[in-house]
Amino acid sequence: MRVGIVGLPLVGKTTIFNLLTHGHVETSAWGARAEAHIGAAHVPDAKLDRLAEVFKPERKTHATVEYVDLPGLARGEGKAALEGQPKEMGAYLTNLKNVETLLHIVRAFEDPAVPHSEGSVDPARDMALFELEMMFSDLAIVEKRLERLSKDLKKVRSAELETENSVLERFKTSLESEKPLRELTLTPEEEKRIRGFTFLSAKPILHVINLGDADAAQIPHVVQRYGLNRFVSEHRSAVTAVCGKIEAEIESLPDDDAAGFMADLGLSESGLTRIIHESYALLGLISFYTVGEPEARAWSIPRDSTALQAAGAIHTDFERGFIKAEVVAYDPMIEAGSYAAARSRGVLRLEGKDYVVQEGDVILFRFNV
Ligand SMILES: Nc1nc2c(ncn2[C@@H]2O[C@H](COP(=O)(O)OP(=O)(O)O)[C@@H](O)[C@H]2O)c(=O)[nH]1
Ligand SMILES: [Mg+2]
Repeated sequence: MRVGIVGLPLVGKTTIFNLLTHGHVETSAWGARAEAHIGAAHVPDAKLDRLAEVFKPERKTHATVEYVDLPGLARGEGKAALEGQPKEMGAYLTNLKNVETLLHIVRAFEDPAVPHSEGSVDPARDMALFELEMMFSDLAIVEKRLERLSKDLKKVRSAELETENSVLERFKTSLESEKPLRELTLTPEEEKRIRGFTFLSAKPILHVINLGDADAAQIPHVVQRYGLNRFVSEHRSAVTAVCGKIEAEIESLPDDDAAGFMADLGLSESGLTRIIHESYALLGLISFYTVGEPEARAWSIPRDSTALQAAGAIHTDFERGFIKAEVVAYDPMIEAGSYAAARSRGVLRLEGKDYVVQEGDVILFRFNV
C-alpha cells in the first residue's frame, strides 16, 4: 500500500511521517519548501506476531506501507493550476501518481510559535479549504483534457475517446458543484480510460486531526468536537486523530518505555496503529498469512478477494499454476500449532480458486507451472 501525506503548510505532516516511519526528517516552524520524503513502515500485526511465536520460523515478514511526505499545498495553489499557472503542481501530482490513498493532516494544535497559514485553528474550515484546492486542481486537468478531446473527436470517432469524454464531462459537473470525485462510481471500462490521470479528489482520504500535546483524551471525540460529520459520512472518507508531536516522541522510545507513556496518556493504541487500521478499513483491506519453516508472512488484499487473487498477490506463478489452497482459519491454526496437527484435527480445508479469503486465514497454495 502506498499512502500520500498531504495538507496545508505547517500542520504536522512531516511530524506524522516521522511517527509512521520511525523517521528523523527535520520539522520546522517555518515550513521550508522541501522535496518529498519517502519512507516505509511495518504494519503492526498481532496475529502475525502470534503465528511467529507458535511456528518459530526463521523470519517474520510484516506487510509494509510506503508513505510519501509532500510539501504543503497552500491556499490558492489548486486554483492557480486551474488558471493555467501550475507552478509546482506538476511535480506535486507526479509524487502522488501511484499513491492509493491520502492521509490529510489537519491542524488542531495551538502553538503560538508555529504560525497558522489561515490565522487561526479551525479544522472544519481547513478541511473544506483543502478539499476545494484538490477539486480545483482536478478541474484544471479535466478542462484541459476535454478541450483536447473535443478537437480529437472532430477528427476521429472512437469508442475509447467517447467513453473518456463522457466520464470527464461527469467529473466536470461534479467538481463544479464542489463534490469530490471519490463520490462517483465508475464502471471498470471508465476506470481504465482515466487511469493515466492523477485526480486528487478521487482518492480515498483519511483526515488525521493533529491534536495538541495535552489532548489525548479528545482522540475518540474529534468528530463531534469539531463538527466533522460530513467528512465521516462521505463515500471513501474517514476521520481519525493523533497527538502528532508527543506520539512521534513516544514512537522513538524503546517498546517498554513507550507502553508506559501511552498508558499515562490514556492511549490504548499507538497513533501509528490507529492510522494503519483506519487506512485498512477505508481501503477495505484484510490480511491473510503464509507460514512455513523459513518465513511467517502477512499479506494484504482487498476484502472479498478469491483464493486465486490471493495467490496472485504472492506471485504470478501461484496464480497461473493454481491447483488448490489449503486453508486453516487463524484461531484453529494457533490451537493446532502445525499443518500436520491441523490436518488431523480436521480444521484444514481444501479450497478451490473461487473461495473467498477471510481475514486471518493461513494459506498454503498448491500450484504447478
Ligand atoms: N505543539 C505541537 N506542535 C506540533 C505538532 N505537530 C507539529 N508541530 C510543530 O509544527 C511545526 C511544523 O511541523 P511539520 O511536521 O514540519 O509540519 P508540515 O509543514 O505540515 O510538514 C514544527 O515546529 C512542529 O514541531 C503537535 O502535535 N503539537
Ligand atoms: Mg513537512
